Amino acid sequence: MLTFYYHPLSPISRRVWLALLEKEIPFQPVIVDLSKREQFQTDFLTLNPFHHIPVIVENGFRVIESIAILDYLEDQHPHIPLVPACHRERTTMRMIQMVTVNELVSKLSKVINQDHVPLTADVKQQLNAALTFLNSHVGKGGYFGDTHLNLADIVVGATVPLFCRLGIGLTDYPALNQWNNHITARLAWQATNPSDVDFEAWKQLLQRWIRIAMKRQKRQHQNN
Ligand SMILES: N[C@@H](CCC(=O)N[C@@H](CS)C(=O)NCC(=O)O)C(=O)O
Repeated sequence: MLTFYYHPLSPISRRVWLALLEKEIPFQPVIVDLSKREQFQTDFLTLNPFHHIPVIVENGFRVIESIAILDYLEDQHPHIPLVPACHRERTTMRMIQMVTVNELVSKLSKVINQDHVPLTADVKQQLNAALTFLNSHVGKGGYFGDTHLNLADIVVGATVPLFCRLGIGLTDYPALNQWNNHITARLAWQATNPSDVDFEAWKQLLQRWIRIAMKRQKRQHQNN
């Protein structure tokens, strides 16, 4: 049985969680509580020396890095496919995954902290560029994979609904808005959606960590 190390409030773990549910792969869940710094325990560091979730282990084979895990799940559990057969569609899928990771997820801490530090015009422009790009890639069939859910839907689907919940509106991106309503109605999304109370606690914890990191950076800057 596959073991899945994750936390239910970790958006990056959610990519893997969604894929496991959509592909109907049975798994043994193991929660790694980041608020208790369990990711730094020796046993976990043996699994992932970079102290990140998600991690999966199957038949003694360990995989870290969510995008690599999604590829592994597809290779080993192809019965419900989430990767298109056509090479152009596969390339587009990977491009959308990487744009989401590099252009959107990279702004997450700023979006989480916007109650304390408003988003700059630069960051707003970068978010707009990423959302405009995603909006233009929603297929006519309603998914990034057009009529079929694919791993781009999974990665964007663990990100865009989170940004919406953090106050980023989608009214300027009608196709993406429609996709968002459609995808979040799926059972896997419903099953992995944090409650309002848990979400608020997670947001406050992250805001605290971001403030600590900013203070540390400022101190280092002053010492140099
Ligand atoms: N590139 C990694 C990033 C994973 C990551 O940053 N996970 C966060 C949770 S969403 C984490 O484990 N943070 C705890 C830490 O870094 O100590 C992936 O895609 O799997």
